[in-house]
Amino acid sequence: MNMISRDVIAAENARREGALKSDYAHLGEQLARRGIDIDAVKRKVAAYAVAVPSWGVGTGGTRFARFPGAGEPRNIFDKLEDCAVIHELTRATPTVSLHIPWDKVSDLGALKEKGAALGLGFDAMNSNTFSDAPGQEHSYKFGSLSHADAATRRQAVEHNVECIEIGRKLGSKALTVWIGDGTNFPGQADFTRSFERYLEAMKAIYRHLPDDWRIFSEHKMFEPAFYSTVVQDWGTNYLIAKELGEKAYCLVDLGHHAPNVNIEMIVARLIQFGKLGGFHFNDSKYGDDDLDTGSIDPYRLFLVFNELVNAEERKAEGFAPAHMLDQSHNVTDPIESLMRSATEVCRAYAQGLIVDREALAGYQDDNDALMASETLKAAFRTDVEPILAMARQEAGGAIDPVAAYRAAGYRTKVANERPAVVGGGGGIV
Ligand SMILES: [Mn+2]
Repeated sequence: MNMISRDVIAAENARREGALKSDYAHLGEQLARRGIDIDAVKRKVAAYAVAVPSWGVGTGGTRFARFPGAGEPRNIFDKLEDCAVIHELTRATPTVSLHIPWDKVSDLGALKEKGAALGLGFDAMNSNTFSDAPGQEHSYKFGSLSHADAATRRQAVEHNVECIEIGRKLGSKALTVWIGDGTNFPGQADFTRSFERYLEAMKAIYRHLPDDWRIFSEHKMFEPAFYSTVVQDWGTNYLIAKELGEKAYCLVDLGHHAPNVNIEMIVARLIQFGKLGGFHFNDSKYGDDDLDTGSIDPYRLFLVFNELVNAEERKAEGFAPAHMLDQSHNVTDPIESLMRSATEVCRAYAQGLIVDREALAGYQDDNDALMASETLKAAFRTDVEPILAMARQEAGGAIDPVAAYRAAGYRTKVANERPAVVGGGGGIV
């Protein structure tokens, strides 16, 4: 089942094929002079995959307002179709990450079938105890897994267990837990007791985790709480993973750090101690986690991937991070943003692959700071687009995904089929 006509992709590619062949050959010559086999890099890029979040295909919002776009997905089945568009054109996003209860359906079999028909699998399950579901007994206004009230904590644990059960039926192998728990005022909660309650609740969830599953905890320094969060940074996140056990790992969301924090170094540390679970890719300028991956600081994204490739090549023990996009789209077509972001992570990966690691290690040992940094820059400055485009085309995708998407008129088509959504007030994720 194709969401985008193969003919449109073929026609769009035909217009760009000649230039791509010539650019690829030229880049191949350049890389060969540096001792790099371009086809080997292309094969690795082709095998790379990043998951798309189901909630990402809808327009996001800020605390002020949400301005829905045309053809907004109405439910998880619409969302899967939009996700399939992204994969058909980029060939880099074969899985979707669900959010419960937003994506809850009565017929899980139908959901699984729909995914299979579209060629999509299901990535990590995401629980939601940061907002109240209609009709739930206890409110999460003052927290969930760390709530002072035992019944509220129990309800939050049960919700996570339900997410595991749904995920099992869909073929997922991981649960991501992010909580909105925190405080707005000094003294509002006791740091130690809150964290004790959180750990106790997480241990209860962990006991329900199947043996072949992993559980990811995600840290975030602020929002929705502005004074303190219960899982505020990677140090706390690491403590959680250590306390819970070998199936527990830390998830790094690039946007959940203070400005200028050395995220690539955090990544290196978590890899070294076997606790890097994966990523939520996005970008930010001042705070938050909503901008398109690589749109603000592509060098930082590259430096993160430099650590990942380093770990991959030295076969670091237990290294198998899950990659997912997690961003909110307010002024772009979400499908276009997600396609571009998937391409940006592929680009950072390709650039990481062409770092001359032997030379780098030599410069490091010789204390040649200038040439060490130049070695990374040489990879980052290389325009690897021909590698990405060739990998996409050979896999049946588009040389230029956004151009092919626009040529296919998908947004206009779904805008006619799906009723317009009325703009809403504040409320963000
Ligand atoms: Mn995230």
